[in-house]
Amino acid sequence: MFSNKTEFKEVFLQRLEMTCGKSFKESSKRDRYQTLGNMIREYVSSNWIKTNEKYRSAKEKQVYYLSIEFLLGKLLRHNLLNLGVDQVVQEGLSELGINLDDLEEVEADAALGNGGLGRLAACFLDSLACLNLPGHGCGIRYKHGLFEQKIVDGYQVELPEQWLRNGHVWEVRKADLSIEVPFWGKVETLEKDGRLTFRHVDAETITAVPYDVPVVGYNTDTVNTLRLWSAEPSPYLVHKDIMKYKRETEAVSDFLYPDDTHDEGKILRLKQQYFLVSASIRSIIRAYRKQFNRIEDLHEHVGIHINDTHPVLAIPELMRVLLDEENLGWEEAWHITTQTISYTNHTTLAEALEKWPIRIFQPLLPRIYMIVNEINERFCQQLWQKYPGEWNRIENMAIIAHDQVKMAHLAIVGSHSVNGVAEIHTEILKKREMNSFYQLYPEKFNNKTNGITHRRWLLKSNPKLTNLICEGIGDSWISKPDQLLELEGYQDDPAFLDQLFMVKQENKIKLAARIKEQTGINVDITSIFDIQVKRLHAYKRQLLNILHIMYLYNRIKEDSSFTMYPRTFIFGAKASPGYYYAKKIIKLINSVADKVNNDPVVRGQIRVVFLENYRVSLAEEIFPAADVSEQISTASKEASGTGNMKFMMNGALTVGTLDGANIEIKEMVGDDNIFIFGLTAEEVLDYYQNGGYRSFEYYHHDKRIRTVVDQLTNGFFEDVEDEFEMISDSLIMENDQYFVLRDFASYIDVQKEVGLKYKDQNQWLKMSLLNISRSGHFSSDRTIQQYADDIWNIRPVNKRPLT
Ligand code: DL6
Repeated sequence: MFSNKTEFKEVFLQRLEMTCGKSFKESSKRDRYQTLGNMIREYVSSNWIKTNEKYRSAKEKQVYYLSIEFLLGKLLRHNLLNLGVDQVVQEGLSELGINLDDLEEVEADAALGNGGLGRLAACFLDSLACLNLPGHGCGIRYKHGLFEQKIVDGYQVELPEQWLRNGHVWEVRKADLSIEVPFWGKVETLEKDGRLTFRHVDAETITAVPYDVPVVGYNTDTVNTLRLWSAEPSPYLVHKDIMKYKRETEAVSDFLYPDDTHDEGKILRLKQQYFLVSASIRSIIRAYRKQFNRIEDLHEHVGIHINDTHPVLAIPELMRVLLDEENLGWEEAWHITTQTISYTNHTTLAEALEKWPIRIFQPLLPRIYMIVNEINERFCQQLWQKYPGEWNRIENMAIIAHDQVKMAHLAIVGSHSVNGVAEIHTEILKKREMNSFYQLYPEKFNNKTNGITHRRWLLKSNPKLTNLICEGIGDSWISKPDQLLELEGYQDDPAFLDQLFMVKQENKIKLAARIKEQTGINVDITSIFDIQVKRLHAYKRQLLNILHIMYLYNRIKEDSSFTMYPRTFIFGAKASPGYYYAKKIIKLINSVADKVNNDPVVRGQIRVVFLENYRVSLAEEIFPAADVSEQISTASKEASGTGNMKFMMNGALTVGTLDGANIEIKEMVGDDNIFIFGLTAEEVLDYYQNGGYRSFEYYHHDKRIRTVVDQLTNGFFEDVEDEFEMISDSLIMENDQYFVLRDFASYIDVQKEVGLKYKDQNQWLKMSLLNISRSGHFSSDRTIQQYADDIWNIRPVNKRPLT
């Protein structure tokens, strides 16, 4: 399409006029963005077709990653970089008087996810393509992604997100590949040739229409596919109330995570899950059938990965296809299914382990329920043989019990691999949460520590640091991120460290401008940028951070001789709309920010900023500017974390508990290059099991704690008298289940140490460089290679060049 700047400009101008019907002069930023996006999508389409052809002809195994979330963010810049045309496009546009950054601003974030789980799925897609591995994503094309957050008077307000308002240039609608997904109705049992067969009749079907998004690899011609399904009314269905049917149908792909506090919402969520898996499985089988004759070999050629429990219905759906459509017997179908499916667990939080009431499940998915029931019966028989008489054990492990279907149990029983996402998380699964399953199937359990794509989180989001690294060690680390280790050769090079300092300062200036624009707050770029950005959840303990800021505020106010290295505390977090407590924490952060930022006594030493609407594109501006990364979850609660890796890769130092992947980061950088505090997971779990923690005692004995806890309710925040009672109660009356007060003193100590260490800039820069150099291990390329080798058994197919 274009191989140099001049050709690029020519094609761009031609396309602009053709697609927008306007002259270049008349065209808007959006016209230009859309023209460029379309051009680049077309640019990749021949390699996209060739990749698929090659996969078919190579007959290599392909893997499909089923996920209810894909938190993609923006794709323009990422695609330009991966295609290696970023420079040409940037220069070409610049000669036309267009700034590429301005065009990128026009692109909406594809926010089809909530947090770590969805962003991990997006990083994995990138790594699969970059490693030339035949792996694709399957998800839902939500009309509205994660809500847009506004902060009004310190409170979170949610607005519907509108990423599709102006279309999505990266997708291709493939209506001819649509699939009809049935709900409700009943199952007819027939006897044919001495065999029972089942038919789902009187169903209400929904049409699943695929929208394919190309996933472009870096410096390779591989282009994999992310297939997102959209729900539309079926053209084949005659319905008595067509408007109601249309409304209900479209609702299936309207919103990510509809409110499920009542039955209507629960039905909708379960519908979404079956919609995703049924459409995906059947399109996978359709593609397989075009290529292979023997369905019995499916697992040799296809891997299906379920990202957490949301897509677990893939197990009974694949069974249904094999039994009812391919006419296999149960044993054979079960063998193929379990060998095809693998499962990742992302949390041990009880509230996130899905269970569906039978009263909802059975009528909505009658045939699938029959199959789950049969899986359960057979599984319980197997348990009975192994553990005769152990009713309790069997009841606890059953897939269906107490009128509920337990999705995690179904996932473990119906797959050949169960993995956790960090070493400690996998150990907790094996030793505690899933111990009975581990005893039964030790061979299924394995660990795959998460990773992040360094191409988005360093190359794209931190070009200044990327350039510095390339000047230092060349650019082969981009394909082999472990080579970042070579940076350690610069540990004693003052000129290099100076440059590292300059890069950080420039990134801080950029973030400071964003903060000013978004909040009106002026921040000092020579202060320590201390940042906590992640979902708002009690276990992540944004509360510990903000109470510590209140403590610092009190210190400065009560003792005029107290000094500290100036710090800017930056938060970004969305609270789930129904999570009242989390919303209170957001309000508290904003109230503290008001108090601190408006008090001339403390202003020079601390500033507090809450950046609204935290999302991928904002995260890309935040990580490069961070000095300190807050990873302070209650030990044992954070399965892995991936923000911790993004900060590390951008040279921030971690203040963290021994939780999730923090532990592996610590092992990688050594004790001197990280700030660890607080209870260990063992200690926390021990408290949960044996009791012995009384938060009141910490409140009573530590004046620092007493003061900040009292300030939540004693009128310290003049305008919001009763606002934070709930938070105070959680700490004292409810015995502080996340050990905020227990860890408070050690958090104060470690934060003090951070301030002291930062004063020695040279030392700090060395520590920062060491963190960057050891971050290559946390590239998702490493993680994906491990999934490919140990779980999926897939190999690279598409080697450059295709043409
Ligand atoms: O594995 C990705 C990501 C982990 O890094 C986080 O530690 C974990 O909290 C998150 N899990 C989820 C699932 N639900 N919850 N809670 O988002 O997965």
